[in-house]
Amino acid sequence: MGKIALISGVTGQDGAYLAEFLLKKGYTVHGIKRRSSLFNTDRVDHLYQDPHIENREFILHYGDLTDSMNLTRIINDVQPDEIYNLAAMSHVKVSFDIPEYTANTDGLGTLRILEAVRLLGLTQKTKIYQASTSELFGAAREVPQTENTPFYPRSPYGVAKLYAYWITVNYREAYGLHASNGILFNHESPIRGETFVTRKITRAVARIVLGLQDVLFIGNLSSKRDWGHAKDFVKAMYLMLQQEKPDDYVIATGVTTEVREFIRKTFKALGIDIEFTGKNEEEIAVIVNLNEELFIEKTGKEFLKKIRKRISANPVVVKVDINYYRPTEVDILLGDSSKARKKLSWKPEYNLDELIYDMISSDLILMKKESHIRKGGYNTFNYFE
Ligand code: NAP
Ligand code: G4F
Repeated sequence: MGKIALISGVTGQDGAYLAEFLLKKGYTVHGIKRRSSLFNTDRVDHLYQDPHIENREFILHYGDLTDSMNLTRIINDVQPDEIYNLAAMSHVKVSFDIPEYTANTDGLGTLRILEAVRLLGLTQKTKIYQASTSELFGAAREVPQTENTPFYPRSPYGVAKLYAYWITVNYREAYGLHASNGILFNHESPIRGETFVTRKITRAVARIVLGLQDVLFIGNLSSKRDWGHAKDFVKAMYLMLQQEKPDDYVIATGVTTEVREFIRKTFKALGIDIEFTGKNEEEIAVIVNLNEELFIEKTGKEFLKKIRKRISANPVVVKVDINYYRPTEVDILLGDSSKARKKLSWKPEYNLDELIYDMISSDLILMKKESHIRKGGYNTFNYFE
């Protein structure tokens, strides 16, 4: 018999990659999805199995991290060997708008899972992974950050996750649970939520080169993040639960990059050089050079005329909008994952350029589809943030 895993947040970026990874390892994977007025399972559609077939390996349950009884019932029904608690209101900026909900889901939600495992008498059977975050370091006391760096969260999200971190440690120490915190630095992918900065950038660049959008409006260009690929990072979650003893681990690439540089690299991947000028909210970026051969190779010959015309008419492609600034910002995150590399034998396979290339290639395909639909005379959605 293979192992049984329960993933909260299975419809999210990490949940989808982790479910796929565990299914390949022979697990039966149960996931918790929220009720929504629209289908919300796009990211796991390729794993979905008709509920009418017998012996399914991938099973979804309706649930919510704010509902203790629901969580207790699901855990009792599933009797999981491993729980991956990935569900969260995960957007830092939005947490300033809905702080109480964020605390309830991200903070108390973790307690609800730990307590359910304890009350159901599963402390010796069920191992728990808690999705902790580099946002805990916030106004970082040192660079790079390790497992020993003091926490100083800078958002309602960070503060809620601080509670979740410590309640996980407390249940481990008080009740002997195999519960581990993965302190993961930012990780991205082609299925990253569209309102996180990397995906917002790769989508916008794809739209700009295809003539579907004029400008990328952006917030703080100077903040720095240690960006990795989500595919690499979910492997670390699994490895933590295969250890004899529970522990807490920093998972990071060890390279930090400015938002400004991420934008520059994304345009560059398609043969476009941009230059930033101006300061603070007056800062803009303009196209200064086009490598036509590379542009054609990556984007397609049919879009060359359009981009040439665009550059001569108006080369400004990035503008700052202070509405995207946060009341308190995390300026720099850079992780030192030596402990994970040594004890878990974990290391990332993707570097930043490969991550960007993966994301922009996928967004180009998506936006080309959109472009074709529009040419066919149909409307497409305008998602703005
Ligand atoms: P994500 O794409 O935003 O996914 C979050 C998941 O949580 C979604 O499935 C979402 O459901 C679900 N969810 C939200 N509120 C819920 C609730 N009240 N009850 C049940 N489910 C709920 O986030 P992610 O990037 O995959 O991140 C996974 C976890 O790692 C999160 O806890 C995040 O805070 C943490 N983390 C992420 C990063 C990163 O860089 N990605 C770094 C460190 C830590 P819907 O699909 O219905 O919205
Ligand atoms: O992409 P972001 O929204 O990610 P952030 O705030 O670092 O949080 C992500 O990583 C955390 C791990 O450290 C996770 F715990 C969390 O769940 C989430 O996955 O913003 C990154 C940086 C910030 O400094 C932000 O101010 O980009 C800056 N930024 C600049 N312009 C922007 C924008 N961020 C967003 N979302 N949108 C902008 O227009």
